Amino acid sequence: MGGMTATTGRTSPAPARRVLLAAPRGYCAGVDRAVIAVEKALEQYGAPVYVRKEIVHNKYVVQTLEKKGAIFVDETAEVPEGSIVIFSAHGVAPVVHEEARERKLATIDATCPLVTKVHKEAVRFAKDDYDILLIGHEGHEEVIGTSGEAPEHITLVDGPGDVADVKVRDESKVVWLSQTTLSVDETMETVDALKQRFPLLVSPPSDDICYATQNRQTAVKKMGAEADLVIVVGSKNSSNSVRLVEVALGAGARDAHLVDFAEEIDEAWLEGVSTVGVTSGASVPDVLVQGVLEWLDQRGYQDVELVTAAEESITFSLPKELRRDLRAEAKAAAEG
Ligand code: 10D
Ligand code: SF4
Repeated sequence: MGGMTATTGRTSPAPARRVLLAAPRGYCAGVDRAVIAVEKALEQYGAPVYVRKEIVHNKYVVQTLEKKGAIFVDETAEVPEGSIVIFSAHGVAPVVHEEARERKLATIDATCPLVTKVHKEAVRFAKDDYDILLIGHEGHEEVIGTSGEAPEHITLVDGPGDVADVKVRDESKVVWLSQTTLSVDETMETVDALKQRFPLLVSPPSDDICYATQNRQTAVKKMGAEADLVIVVGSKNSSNSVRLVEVALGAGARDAHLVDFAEEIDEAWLEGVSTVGVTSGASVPDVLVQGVLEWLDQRGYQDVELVTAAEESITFSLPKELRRDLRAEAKAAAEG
């Protein structure tokens, strides 16, 4: 690297090495709330506390909560009767609430309020007898949960390739909704294709792709063109994190990779790389990004520049079941 040039033998300066660090990145308000909900539930009720599915799609978060006494299960049927179960931030279908009631489970619903908003839209349009075209990734928990609100009214559209096959009952009563963590640009392509087929297609009352997904994509776009390599910290099953890799490449980054931990970075990726972009998905604690920055620092990438796309200040209050119990305990303690 750097040093001598072959033709003149002159010493040339090593190429500048720098890091562009995206802001915002990492935890969104819905993830922060869901992770704190599990931690508070463990404090309040004691271990074990059951969590249906990964509370958020991040390996490190899940491992850390497991160490504190959380037990992650795939279905409520695996939770012993009478126990406490927390529903993940991605949301659940109404049938899952019913199953939990039947098994006499105490539930804490950590569904992000912005996912709940999409559920409510689905319920409302189904009530008005619309066909709902839900843009999202097949098999993703959020899509399963939202579809479960009105299965007979919802058709999944997994990208522009699905549009030609979509069937509706009445072309004048069709609305599109979406998963919260999609690529903004790809979703617009899908919507454009749907509008070609169904000119009267109604749009959601407000953006379904949430502020956090949008801001993280805007930031990575801003750095993409300048970056030789973009490292996205996030887990493979994290939709919004995977999207950041695609958006980085789409914005002109020469190379982009998703890693859970700094140790997964391949030294070979740095070959000829002067500018490294770093960001992380909405389910990623910043300690993992700090690990990546340290790893890069040890290899000469010490100059870190922030690339800011937006300021975020949104927060959500804890799930209501938990707030109720925390309040009751505080009251009991005050009364002595
Ligand atoms: O896969 P994903 O992007 O939907 O989920 P992740 O847990 O990585 O990030 C938080 C997003 C949620 C809970 C969906 F709104
Ligand atoms: Fe909520 Fe958006 Fe975070 Fe999902 S990514 S948990 S919708 S704020």
